Amino acid sequence: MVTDINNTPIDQAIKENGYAIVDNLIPEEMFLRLRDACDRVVDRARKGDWKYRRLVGTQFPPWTEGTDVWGVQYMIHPDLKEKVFAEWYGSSRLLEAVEQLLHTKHDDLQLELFNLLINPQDSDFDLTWHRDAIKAEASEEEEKEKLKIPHYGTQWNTALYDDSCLFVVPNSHRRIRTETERDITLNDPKSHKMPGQLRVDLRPGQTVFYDNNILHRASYVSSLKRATLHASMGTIEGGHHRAAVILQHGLDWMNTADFKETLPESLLKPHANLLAMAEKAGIANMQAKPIH
Ligand SMILES: O=C(O)CCC(=O)C(=O)O
Ligand SMILES: [Fe+2]
Repeated sequence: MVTDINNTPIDQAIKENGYAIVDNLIPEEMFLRLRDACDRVVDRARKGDWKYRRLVGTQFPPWTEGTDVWGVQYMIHPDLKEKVFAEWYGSSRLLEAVEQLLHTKHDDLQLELFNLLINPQDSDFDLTWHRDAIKAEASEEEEKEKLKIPHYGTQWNTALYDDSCLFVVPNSHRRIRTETERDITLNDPKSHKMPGQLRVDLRPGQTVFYDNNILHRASYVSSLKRATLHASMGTIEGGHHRAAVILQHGLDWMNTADFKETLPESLLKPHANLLAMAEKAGIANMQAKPIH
């Protein structure tokens, strides 16, 4: 049983609040290896040597404009040659947490996204208040309908350094926006005055799992080192809904023998499940159009 920092089972905490903070999901011997690998990857991304990156000025994919990096994509890409990321993504305590959150078993897990969130170098950058899978412009009706779609997946941030960048509105993940929230998301989306907002403070090694439809924003501060592992995993029940969310990031490189060879045993079935999902959703090329 995995519990959050308040000793609540994490599946209960995320259901009630839309997020759950957990200690120690990184095996001790991996921690420094992850930090070192992040330093190398960040260096490559900032130099432009790794071109899959999130650029200041743009919140959602695709990222084509700019040079200042706020995120690095595809930590488990075979060309990155940093094995520790897949090792951790397939590590047993983390998978146990994901299985508990999704009420599923290992054989039904689906391998998904693994990216890195970092501090930009040149300027601060704010992400707007958003839900990952529903646009701000959505009508009440549309929002209601979309909120009914189960996610069949979970996502998390695992901090390697102190990280206070993420803000959430607890328990906003299953209801439509209030009038004030709607107004803020549409007209003042970087507001610091969202009613009920909570700043998520993570210490190194802590993880926050969050419902991707919780209202959230993030504040990227160039002067504070951030290297936060940002990943998701799903279940085979997600079908085309999950495919649309995940494959908008373009995962054609996952459908290769090179990639498969880098995976630890524990990720082979989740990988096969991802390929089967894409095929079934009619997106065998693993590239769907952006949601936002
Ligand atoms: O920076 C964060 O912690 C959150 C990032 C985020 O909300 C997103 O990428 O959609
Ligand atoms: Fe988000």
